[in-house]
Formats: sequence, structure tokens, C-alpha cells
Amino acid sequence: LQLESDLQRAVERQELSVYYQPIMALDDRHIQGFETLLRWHHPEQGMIAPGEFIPIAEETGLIIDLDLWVVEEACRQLKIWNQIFPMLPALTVSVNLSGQQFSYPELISRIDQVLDGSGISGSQLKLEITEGVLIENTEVAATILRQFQDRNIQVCLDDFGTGYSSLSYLHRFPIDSIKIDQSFITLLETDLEKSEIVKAIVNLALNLGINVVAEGLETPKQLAYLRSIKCQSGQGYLFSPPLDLAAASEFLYQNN
Ligand code: G
Ligand code: G
Ligand code: MN
Ligand code: NA
Repeated sequence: LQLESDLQRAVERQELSVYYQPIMALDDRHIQGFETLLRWHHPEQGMIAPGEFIPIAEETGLIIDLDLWVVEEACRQLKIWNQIFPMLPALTVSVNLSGQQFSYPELISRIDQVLDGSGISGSQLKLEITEGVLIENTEVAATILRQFQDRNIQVCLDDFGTGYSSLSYLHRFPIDSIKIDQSFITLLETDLEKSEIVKAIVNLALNLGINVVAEGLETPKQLAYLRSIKCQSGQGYLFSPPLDLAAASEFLYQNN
């Protein structure tokens, strides 16, 4: 497959870039961090969305190095931002981790290498996982999440609400935050039942000391509702789309 071999060479040809989408505190709109999102500028096909190439990367196993390259880029960038914006000491970067990483024996040592190499403390790194990982690899996942916890690396459960969403995971595993899937946030204004579900999720998470991020936040009305139920964080076009590196740095200048 052409796209597959192209992807293999994409990193060395510098066709991949990391975009950064701001994650904001809903009460005072200060920036808490960014989620990294990969973009591929294909020489012939133009911009290819991750929805298209992440599955290829997963089928070929390339995803292992790809995710870790993003962790490395993110930490390198954080180091620079820490120096430019010392008033933002708690700024975090959230990186998506494919479920395949949980079958990769070198995961922790590779992450340790990146942290050591960049001098970034684990507490500024967040890893976004999906609950599928916890269902399919319960034992291994528990061990790996504990190793993250030992390093103060935070763990965010992504796409929350779309799968089994067994609430028992929230106290069985060391999870710092959940990201409510945008399909719930989109319906907040029109679907009362969905609103009640979001409210119940936020309440439960609050009681467990887990931070909630609303994803795909687009309208002031959604923001008002989320604030009224004490949801702490949000990410979406209301605040900013995913930004390239220059625009993300500019966003920090404007928002600190
Ligand atoms: O940015 P966009 O909405 O197109 O991203 C689509 C999906 O691709 C998201 O669900 C996101 O989790 C996934 N994705 C984006 N970047 C990465 C990455 O670096 N690693 C992994 N594993 N998934 C990513
Ligand atoms: O990792 P995850 O699947 O959660 O990736 C989030 C995806 O949602 C990214 O592809 C990002 O581009 C997209 N996204 C971010 N903010 C918004 C938004 O406000 N509305 C919509 N429709 N999509 C968004
Ligand atoms: Mn994500
Ligand atoms: Na998500």
C-alpha cells in the first residue's frame, strides 16, 4: 500500500506535525494545557486527517514510534514554554496513546528516556487512553497505570461515554481525569436526557476527585450549562481549534 510506505517515511521527511488544542478552565478561562493532535502534510495528497492514517499506523505497528515521537515533541516544546512562560508552571500536554502501547514492553522505559532527556517532570505530561485498554488488558493496564502514577504522569480517560463507560474503572484504576465525548456536549442544548447523563458523570467524577474535560465545546450555551454543573475544564472551537506550534505559542502569549 502506497500510503503505508509513505507513512513509514513521513517522520524522517518531516511531513508530520504536532498540533496543539488548548484545554481551558471553565470558571476563569485560564489555559490549563494542550492536547496534541497529529497532522500529516502529504506531498501529493495534501493534509491527511488522523482518522485516515492512525488506523494505518495501528495496522502496521508504526503507531508505537509515532505516539512516542509525539510525546518527545510535546516534552521538547513544554521545556521551551516553561522557560518563556514561567508563570504557567502547571501547564500540561496531553498525548493520545494507542491501546497497542499496552502490549509494548518498552513503553515505560521509552517514556522515562523522553522525560529524562527533556528534563520535564512527569506531572506536566498527561496520557489519554480509551477504556477499551482497561477492558482488554485489565492486569497489564493496572500495572502500567501504576507506573505512570509513580512518575506523577497523569492519565485521562478519552471519549468517555461512548463505550461501556463502566464507572467502576474510575476507582479501580488511577485515573486523574475523564474527557466527556463531544457527542454528549453537542446535544447539551437539545437533549435533556443527555444533559442529565453529563450532569451525573460530572457529579460522580467530582466526588471521586477526578477532573472532567468537556470535549467539542462550541457554544456559550454549552459553556453556561457545564459551568452550572461544576464541570472544570473544556476543549473545543469555542476556545480554539487545534493550532500549529506558532499559533499555540501565540495563544499562550495572549492567555497568560
Ligand atoms: O484531530 P482529529 O479530530 O482529526 O483527531 C482524530 C482522532 O485521531 C482523535 O480521536 C485522536 O485521538 C486521534 N489522534 C490524533 N493524534 C494522535 C496521536 O498522536 N496518537 C494517537 N494514537 N491518536 C491520535
Ligand atoms: O482524541 P480525540 O478523539 O478526542 O480528538 C478530538 C478531536 O475532536 C480532534 O480531531 C479535534 O480536531 C476535534 N475537535 C476539537 N474541538 C472540536 C469542536 O469544538 N468541535 C468539533 N466538531 N470537533 C472538535
Ligand atoms: Mn484525545
Ligand atoms: Na475524545
